[in-house]
This record gives sequence, structure tokens and C-alpha cells, in this order.
Amino acid sequence: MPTNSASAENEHFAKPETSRALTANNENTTRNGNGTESVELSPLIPSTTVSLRKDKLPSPLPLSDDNDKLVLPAANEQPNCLNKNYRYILIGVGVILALAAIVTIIVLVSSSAGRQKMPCVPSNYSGSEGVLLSHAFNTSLDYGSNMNCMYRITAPASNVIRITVNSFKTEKGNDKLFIYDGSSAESPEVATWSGTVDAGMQLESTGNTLTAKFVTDGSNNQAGFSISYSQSTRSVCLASDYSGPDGVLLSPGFSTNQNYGFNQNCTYHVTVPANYVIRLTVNSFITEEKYDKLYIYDGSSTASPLLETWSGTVAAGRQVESTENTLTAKFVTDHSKNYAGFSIKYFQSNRSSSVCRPSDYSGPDGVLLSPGFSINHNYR
Ligand SMILES: [Ca+2]
Ligand SMILES: [Ca+2]
Repeated sequence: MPTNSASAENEHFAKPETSRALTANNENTTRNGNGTESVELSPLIPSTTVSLRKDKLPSPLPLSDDNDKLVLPAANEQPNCLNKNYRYILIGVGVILALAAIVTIIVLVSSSAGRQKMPCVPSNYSGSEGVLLSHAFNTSLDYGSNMNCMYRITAPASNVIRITVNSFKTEKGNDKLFIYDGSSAESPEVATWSGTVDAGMQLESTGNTLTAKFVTDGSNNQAGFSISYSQSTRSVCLASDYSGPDGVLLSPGFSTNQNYGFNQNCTYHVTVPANYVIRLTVNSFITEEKYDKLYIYDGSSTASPLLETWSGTVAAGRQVESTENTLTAKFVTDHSKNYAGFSIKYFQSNRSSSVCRPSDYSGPDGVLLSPGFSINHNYR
């Protein structure tokens, strides 16, 4: 049989038709000594032997294990399959990425809508009176999330500012109204209101400006607040010097049945003739416990030794006495919660009544008396 040897260039092998024929008919391949292989082609094809040079084979062309037959790939089928799979994977990944992007956008948009800040009400007030309101107090009773609103009140220089709570309800601990005794949030903070504050609660500045800052967190909004303010004259002290044989010390406003003022600092000086001492006796006394106090000093100034500090309720009849002929008292109140105050009687007391009697006794008998006993005074 004539045998056609393929040239070293093996151009037949490059043709797909020939390759398919080789695979389909599983033809034998014989090795030649020159490194080429001869292949018996199918009987359907005129008997032809193709010499193949291994070093020219498209790489890799695997040989079967048993008889070194060429196992040619089903032309282009595997690459197509792989390409399809890759395409499906890429499409799947693309779809997933697109969905993730959409979800992210939705979340961002909805959360930014939730965080949207409500507008603050006007922050500057200078009228003789007015009302501070949290956002939407008169409409939705929802002051908004993440608020940070400033309120500044300014009165004429000689006045102070008094605020009075009409209604106050916030989320306790998280939504707070900070109050500063001055023109900014850098001024001394005098109160932080959160939760419920009773109607009627008052607070007063020491100067002619007052600042409040309302801060809320991201959830649980409540009704908020309505707080009235008014300009007020500074609380004044009563006359401070007393020198008669007796008299009455009153807190400011007591004589007209008014509570004492906020931020008061009033001093009382009592002086009696030498050889007398000063005895105080409480008629009535009620102040804000711990915050509104009467200090009593044994001497002519607040630098003298402190005898007593009275605060809260002190029983009628309570007494205190100086060791010399001068006595000083100082009444100090804070910025909120004032009460009726005090009425305290004083009178000069004969020093001799408190002098010790002679201490040496040597007669055959005698009587030891407490000071004042013989003149019908109680001992002290
Ligand atoms: Ca809140
Ligand atoms: Ca007070």
C-alpha cells in the first residue's frame, strides 16, 4: 500500500478534519527511529501513513497509557465548556455585586433619612419675657433625634434672668437640657435637666445672660419642654447692721411672706455693748437643705470662728450664743429652689451670768452653785 509520509512540517495534522479522523478511528501509531511516528488512518480514508514528529506536536498531546495512541482532544469542546462555565460564574458574581450595591444604597439612604436633623428653634432671645420651646413642642410632641440646639437669653445689664418650667419631659439620661449661668456653653453649668422636671421649677442667673443647650440622641424622642423666662431684678439683701439690745434677723422677703431670692449672699452684723454677749433664738427657719445655708460666726466678720451652719429645717427655740459682743451671720443661696427662709431673734445677754463663780472654797460649810443659779437663771 502506498504510504504518504507527512512532512516534518506536518501540515495535515493541523487540520481539524484529520485530527477528528485520527481520534475517532483510534488508529495505530508506530514509532520510527528518527523520532517520527507513522499513523495508520481509517479504512474510510485511503490508506495513508502520517509521520508525526513529537517535537512538532502541539503541546501537550497526551498519549494513552497502553499503546501510545494519540488521544486528541475533542476539538474545541472543552475550552468552550470552560468558557461557558466562566461566563456563568462571572454573570453570577456580577449579579451578586449589583444586588449588594443596591442593598447598600437602600440602607444608606434610609439611615440618613433617620438621622436627618430637625431644625432648631431660634436661638437668641432678648425680650423682657418669652418662652423657650423644644422643636415641634406645640405640634408633634417630638423634639427630633440628634438635636443640638442653643438658646441664649440676654437682659439689660442691671437685670437677671429667671426661667420657670411650664412642662418638661425628655428621655431620661439621654436627652438633656444643659443650663449655663452666662452667655455661652463655656459659662458655669448650673443645672442639667433630663427626664421629668416639675412644672414651676425655677432657676435664676447671677448676671444678665443665660444659655441653655438641648442635646438628644438618636432614638426615643419625647414631648420636650416649654420654659418661660422673664427679666428680674437682682435679689437684694436687707440692712446688714444691727446694734440695739435686741432685734430680729430676717431672710429677704420674709416680712412680706415671700421666699428668699436665688443666688443671694447676705451678711448680718450684730454688735452689743462690751460686757454683753449675743444670743440667737430661732423663731422659724426653713431653707433648701444643703444648698441654702446660714453660717454663724463668733465675732465681727466671716473670718471669725464658725459657730453653727443652719440649713433645711431648724426647730423653733434653737439657740446659739457668742463669746464676745459681736456676732456675724451670712446667708448664701444657690440658683434654684427657694423657701420661706428665717426669722431669728437676738438679744444681748449679760456676760456676768455666764462667768464662773469663785472656784476656791475653804469655810466650814458652803453651797456650790452653777453659774446663774442664785439669780434664777438656767445654767448654760
Ligand atoms: Ca432620645
Ligand atoms: Ca436653693
